[in-house]
Amino acid sequence: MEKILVIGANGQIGSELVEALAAQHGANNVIAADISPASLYGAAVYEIIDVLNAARITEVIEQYQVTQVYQLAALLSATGEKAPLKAWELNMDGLLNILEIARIRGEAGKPLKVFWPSSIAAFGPNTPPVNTPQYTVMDPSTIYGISKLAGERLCEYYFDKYGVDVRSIRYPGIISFKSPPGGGTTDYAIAIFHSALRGEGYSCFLEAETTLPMIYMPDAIRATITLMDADAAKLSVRSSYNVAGLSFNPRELAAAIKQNLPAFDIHYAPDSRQAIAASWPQSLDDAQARTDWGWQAQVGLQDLVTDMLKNIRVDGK
Ligand code: AKB
Repeated sequence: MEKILVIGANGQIGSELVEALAAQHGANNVIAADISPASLYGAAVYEIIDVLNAARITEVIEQYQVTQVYQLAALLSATGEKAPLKAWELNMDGLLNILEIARIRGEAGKPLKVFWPSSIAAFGPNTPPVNTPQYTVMDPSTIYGISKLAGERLCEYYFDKYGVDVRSIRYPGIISFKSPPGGGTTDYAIAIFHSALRGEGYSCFLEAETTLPMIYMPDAIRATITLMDADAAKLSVRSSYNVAGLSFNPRELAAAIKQNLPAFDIHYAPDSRQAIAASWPQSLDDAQARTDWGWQAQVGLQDLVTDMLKNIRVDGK
């Protein structure tokens, strides 16, 4: 039986991952953890963990005899640019703490399987932007992207050197309605829905034609769990897998929303996040994920828009 610890459980991915893992493994086998005093999403088991506190993480892992850890706590691209040293510390030391704990436990005969999210931010301005290959130039220009690239190298290092079973996905921008996004460059594609449903126009911080790789949350969760459940012998990538969902730009997203809400209007006021977005790929080649663990995205733009509008309405946000 698996005992699964999700660190960063109150965040955008964590909030939905805990629910999906609880459905699969039983609510009492999933320990949601975050720095805040309580679960924001009603997790059955909740522990306060600061991912920078290795002793505390070890204590919780021992207490529950944890077998898998998802380390999701991080500062994202836009927030990271406002506090680069804090972003570096949180993103790197958080991952290193988990990898070291996994190494030590592995050596003691108590292996820990680890999931850690990388991002399209690990690519940079000299990366081929269309159908970006799994292996290519990676020259990230944000502190967040630099931490993701370094993190990918650490994951592969801990797998090669110590046999730590660590798995990772380079997430595109994740679109979701449950929890608010936290300081990313792709977050316009969530905020736009909230403005549209309030009957307001949306002032977009990216230019109209800035195409980015995105993924709808149900696809992102399915990708994550499928990778974690995959046979280790089939995994050829221990840095991080390219995973494609769909690609669109603000103009295309606004047009799809307008089909449902004809009065909706968008205008463009690009800010510093435009330069970040311009340095990222437009679409990803995820052939390796398809071959190794059968990845296949399911949700396209029309379905995503319809579902977001329906669920944000339902939640009354
Ligand atoms: C961000 O925009 O910073 C994130 C990401 C692409 O990793 N959503």
